[in-house]
Amino acid sequence: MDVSLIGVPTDVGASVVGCRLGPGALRLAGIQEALERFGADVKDCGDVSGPVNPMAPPVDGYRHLPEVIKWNEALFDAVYGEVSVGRMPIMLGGDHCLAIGSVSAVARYCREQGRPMRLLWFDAHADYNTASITPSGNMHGMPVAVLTGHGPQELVELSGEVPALAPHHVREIGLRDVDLGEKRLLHEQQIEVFDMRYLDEVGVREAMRMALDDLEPDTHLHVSLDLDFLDDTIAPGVGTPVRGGPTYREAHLCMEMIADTGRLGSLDIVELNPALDVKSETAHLAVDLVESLFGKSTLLRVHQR
Ligand code: EXY
Ligand code: MN
Ligand code: MN
Ligand code: MN
Repeated sequence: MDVSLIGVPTDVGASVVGCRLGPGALRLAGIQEALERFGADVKDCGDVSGPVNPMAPPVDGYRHLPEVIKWNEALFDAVYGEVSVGRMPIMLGGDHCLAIGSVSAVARYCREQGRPMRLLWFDAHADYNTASITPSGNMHGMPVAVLTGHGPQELVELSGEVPALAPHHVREIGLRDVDLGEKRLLHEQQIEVFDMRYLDEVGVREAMRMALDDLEPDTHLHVSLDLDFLDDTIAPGVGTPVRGGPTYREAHLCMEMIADTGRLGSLDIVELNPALDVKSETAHLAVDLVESLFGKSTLLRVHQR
């Protein structure tokens, strides 16, 4: 497995700043070494660069739209370059608006290869706002809407086709803080959502089984892991924490079940805010989850089969 780490040190999509420090914190927490322990050939591509955070108010429903476009164009190129030579890009975020660029690049690659793609979006939030319904103008609350065709032209067109992804390619998992306008739009677009209530009622195992059903042998799985997916007691280092998320083991089970499919193709690790973290606990948890995503539990299970 050839992995490419791509740092995206920005928080232009958020109003709480600090995610720009995320890539360094993930490197310090040992992400490269952890991947190497699983036999991956890891290349650290360094950081993508882009404009500074102007800390400005929203304009026509978008905060920092020109800056969000610039970062995502740069990331698109970096990700497309890695994935098209057969490497697995891992984005070290950065706020969640960066998934517009990463997922658009992967979607373009999959389209060219004739491969199916599925986006697994782990988040407390739906990230399905648009300029007319957003309560904040923050673009990290909009990427899934943009990727499925709702948003500013420069971003919805990034993959070369609109939409970058059809709604049936998306699974959103762990939601528990969704705005009213988002709820309507998600429903209208028929996005498949496994919210916290659903996880409580059917259990994480069954929900993940459903989120991973009907994969083709060549399906490319893109995991977009917003660390606020996790319960805020175990992941304090995020800008928009929400109570009532998955426990440590529930989150690991999600990653382990993805590892079992053998189809992980790309990964975003986003919303880590080291300025709010407690002794790098959240950064280390992110690295632990990546280990599970790369099959940490699999060796133990071999003896039980
Ligand atoms: N739904 C709220 C908004 O759009 O402002 C909060 C979004 C937070 C997004 C975080 C990163 O996932
Ligand atoms: Mn998010
Ligand atoms: Mn979130
Ligand atoms: Mn550790």
